[in-house]
Amino acid sequence: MAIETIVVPDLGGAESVDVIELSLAQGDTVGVEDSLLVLESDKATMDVPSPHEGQLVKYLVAEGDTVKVGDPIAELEIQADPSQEVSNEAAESLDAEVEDAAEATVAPEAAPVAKIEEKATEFDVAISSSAVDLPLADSESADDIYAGPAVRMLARELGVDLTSVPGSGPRGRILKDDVNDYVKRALSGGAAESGQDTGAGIPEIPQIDFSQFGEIEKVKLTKIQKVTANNMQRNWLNVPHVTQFDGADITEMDSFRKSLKAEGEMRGVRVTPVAFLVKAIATALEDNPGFNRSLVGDGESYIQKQYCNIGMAVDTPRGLVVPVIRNASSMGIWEIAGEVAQLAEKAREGKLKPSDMQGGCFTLSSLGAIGGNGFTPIVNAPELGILGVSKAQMKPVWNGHDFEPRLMLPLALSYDHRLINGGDAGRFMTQIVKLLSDIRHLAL
Ligand code: CAO
Repeated sequence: MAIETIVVPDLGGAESVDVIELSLAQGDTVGVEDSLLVLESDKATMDVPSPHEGQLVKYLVAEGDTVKVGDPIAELEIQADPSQEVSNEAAESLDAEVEDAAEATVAPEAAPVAKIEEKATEFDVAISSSAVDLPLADSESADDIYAGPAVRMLARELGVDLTSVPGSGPRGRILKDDVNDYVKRALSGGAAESGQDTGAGIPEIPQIDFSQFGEIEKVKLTKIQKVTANNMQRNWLNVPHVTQFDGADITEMDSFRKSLKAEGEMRGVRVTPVAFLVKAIATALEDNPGFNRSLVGDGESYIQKQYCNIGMAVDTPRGLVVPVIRNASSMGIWEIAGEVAQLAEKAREGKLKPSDMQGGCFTLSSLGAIGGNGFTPIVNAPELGILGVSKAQMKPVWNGHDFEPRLMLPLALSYDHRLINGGDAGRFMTQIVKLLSDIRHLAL
C-alpha cells in the first residue's frame, strides 16, 4: 500500500475556488471516480473524482477553505501499483463531450476537469431525484440533443427542455446563450401574447437590508439547500398542483405494528408506519398506472413506467434529500422497514450516492413523527404525485351507533393536474386509505 496525495486539478482558468462539501468520512473506501469533495467557483460547482481506488486517510482541507490548482486536498491509501487509475483515454473521451472553451465553465483541454463538470451535473441531478427522470432524459431524443454538460446543467437549473431550444453554435450546437434567450423569450412572450394577468412576469421579492432592524448574520446555503430551493421553485411554477385530503383509520394497522416489536428487536428492524405507507403507495401505483407516468417536455406524450420505485423525503441537518426504495411493490414489510431505516441513516450521515436518489416514480413525505394535522406537499416533478403524511391521532369516529376512539392518519395527495384528474386522484387516495385501514389487502 502507498499514500497518495490528491491535489486540486486544473480549474480551467478559475483562480481559486471554495471547498463546499467533503463527500466522504475518514476511513471510507473510495472507488475510482467517486466524488472526494465538491468545489464551487463563482460560476459552477464541481466534484473532484478520485483517480484511484483506496481508502481516505484524511482530508487536508475543510469545508469553507479556498483552494487553487495544485493545492493538496486529501490523502488516499492505495495499492502501490494503482492499476485502477483513470485512463487518459477515458478522460479524453469525456473531453470530447465538453463545451467549447468560450462556453464551458472550466477549460475543456483539462481532462480531469471535463470529468468534474460531468460529475457535477450528475450530482446536481441526483439530489433532487428528479431531473434524471425527466421524460427528456428517458426519451430517445435525449441522445440527439447536441449540447455540452455545462449547457445541460444550466437547462436543468432553469427547467428548460433542450429539445425545444434551437442551437446557434457550430452544427446546431446549443449554447448557453441559446438557453438564456429561450428563457427570455418564454418570459416576455407569455405576457405579451395574452395581454392578461398571465405569463411569468413575476415581480421580484424586494431585497431588504435587515441590519437596519437588528443584529443579523448572513449564512451560505448548503449545496443541498440550493438544489432544493431551485427544484421546489421549478416544480411549484411548472406544475399545476391540486391537493386532496383524506384520513385513514390505522387503529388495526398500528396495533399489528406494535405487536411486531419483539420480533423486530430480534431482527434488528424497527417497523414504523412508514413501511406500511411505502407498501400501500407501491400497491396503489401498480393498480393505478396513471400515477406512474411522466409528461414529456413537448407536451405531446408521456412515459409510462413499468417499474415501481418509491422516493422517501428525509429531513437531514444539511437539507432535504429523497432516497429511493426500489421495486417496493415486490418487497415485504420487514424488508421495506429495513430499507427505510438504512436509507434514512445514510441520508443523515451524508452518505447517499447519486444513484440512491435516482429513478423514483412517486414520493412519500412523512412528517408523522414530527407532528401537524396536514400540509400540501410539492410534487417532485417529473413525478406526478406525492403523498404527505401527518401525525396519527386518536379521534372520535361515528360507527353508526356511537363515537369510537380510532387512530386516524391524515393524508394529503398532491398531483400534477396536467395528467391526473380529480377522479384518478380520488381512486388512488381511496385505495391508499383502504389498504392502510385493512392491511390484509396489502397481502393480496
Ligand atoms: N403518526 C404518528 N407517529 C408516527 C408517524 C405518524 N404518521 N410516523 C412515524 N411515527 C412514529 C414512529 O412510529 C416512531 O415512533 P416509535 O418508535 O415509537 O414507533 C417515531 O414516529 C419516529 O419515527 P422516525 O422519524 O424515526 O422514522 P419514520 O420511519 O417514521 O420516518 C423518515 C423516517 C425518514 C421518513 C423521517 O425520519 C423523516 O425524515 N421525515 C421527514 C420528511 C420530510 O422532511 N418531509 C418534508 C418534505 S418537504 O419539506
